[in-house]
Amino acid sequence: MNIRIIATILLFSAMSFAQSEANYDETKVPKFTLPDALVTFSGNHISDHVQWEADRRFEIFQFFERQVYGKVPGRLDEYSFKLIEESNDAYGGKARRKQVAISLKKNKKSITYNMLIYLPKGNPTAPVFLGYNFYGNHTVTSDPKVPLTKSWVPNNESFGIKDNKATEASRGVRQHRWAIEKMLDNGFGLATIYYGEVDPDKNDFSDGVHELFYTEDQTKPKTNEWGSIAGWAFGLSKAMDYLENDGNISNVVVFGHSRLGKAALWAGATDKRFAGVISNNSGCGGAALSKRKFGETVGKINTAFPHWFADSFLKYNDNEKTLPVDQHQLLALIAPRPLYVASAFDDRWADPKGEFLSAHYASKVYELYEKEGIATEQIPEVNQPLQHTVAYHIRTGKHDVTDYDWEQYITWAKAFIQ
Ligand code: GTR
Repeated sequence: MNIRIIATILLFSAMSFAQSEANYDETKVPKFTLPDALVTFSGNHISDHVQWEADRRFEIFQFFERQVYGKVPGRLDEYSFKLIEESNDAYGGKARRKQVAISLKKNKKSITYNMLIYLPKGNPTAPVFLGYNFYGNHTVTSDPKVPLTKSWVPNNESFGIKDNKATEASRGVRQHRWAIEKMLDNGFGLATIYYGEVDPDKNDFSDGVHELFYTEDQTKPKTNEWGSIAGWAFGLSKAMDYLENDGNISNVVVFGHSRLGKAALWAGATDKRFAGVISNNSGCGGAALSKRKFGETVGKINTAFPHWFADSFLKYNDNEKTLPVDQHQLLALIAPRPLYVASAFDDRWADPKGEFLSAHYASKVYELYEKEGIATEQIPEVNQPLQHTVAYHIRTGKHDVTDYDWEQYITWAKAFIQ
């Protein structure tokens, strides 16, 4: 057995050990006081949305920016977009396809990542869902016109990915996670990007978007600076710079599953141009409350994925009680824009109840804007969505993105995204 296979086996066994010894017992959830979204760090009570924006939103934002996800260290010198391919005849003539290369430049270095866009034909403009994919744009569709990603991809035997290179064997392997035809038939488009083209998901900072910003001898971001999640969120924001000027796009709802759900939430919090945000099974460091320590915890996530957050977040490892914020306040940063939090019943590692409660507690801030949130403290039955400006569902099944999830997102977006 070669070293790489042994290392992969060790990593997976460490991860499944972490998952099996996690707390899944509701009676063992520690007692904690949840920081109130409407009381400032210095103890002032917030009673309207003007006050929220003036006195509270920014201090919460700054905490997440410096102590959780990490700050973007500067500005790009330049960025540009190039339409590399376009067709009027995708999905049997139902859709228009565009493929756009996005280039970011800084310190005479650059990265380029590719966005695949399908737009329904019929209307001159359409709303789109923007979301990262895990293995390359060519994996979300069987469309032969979508090139294979040339970037580093995680090895995956069942997708035929060896030596971290995508081959034709992985074309379309993730189609089931992207209900593209349903979106098109309902008047929505999709824009998707392979997240590894923005920052490869491995614990080194020698490549991807972070590296553009380094001073001469720097090899990793500083303590308060961005980890991978903030890097991915930044990539979504730059994609938004293109999408808002495309001419055929009316609104963009940012979507993400799991680690990419964490990135979608942070993108929604940092960039108000996103008209709505969908968190699919985002779990710890995403929608789930950290202080519950149910399933994945801050210490476990920072150990398994030390590159995802800012180094300043490490001080909360097994020390969640000292966190002056919790993830419901991340959700509140998105108010008053529509927000959908979704869980899966078998996805205990992501703490469905913690995801639900987080949406419930964030709703206070939505109410300041007279937007309806999740008023009940009682998690709904499986497959019984609650859809208001803040929406929530828990579906049957495992950690995944299913047609059921997309059917809910489409129904909700039709009602709440203008
Ligand atoms: C898990 C990780 C979760 C989630 C997930 C994923 O291993 O512990 O936080 O992000 O990966 O992205 O699929």
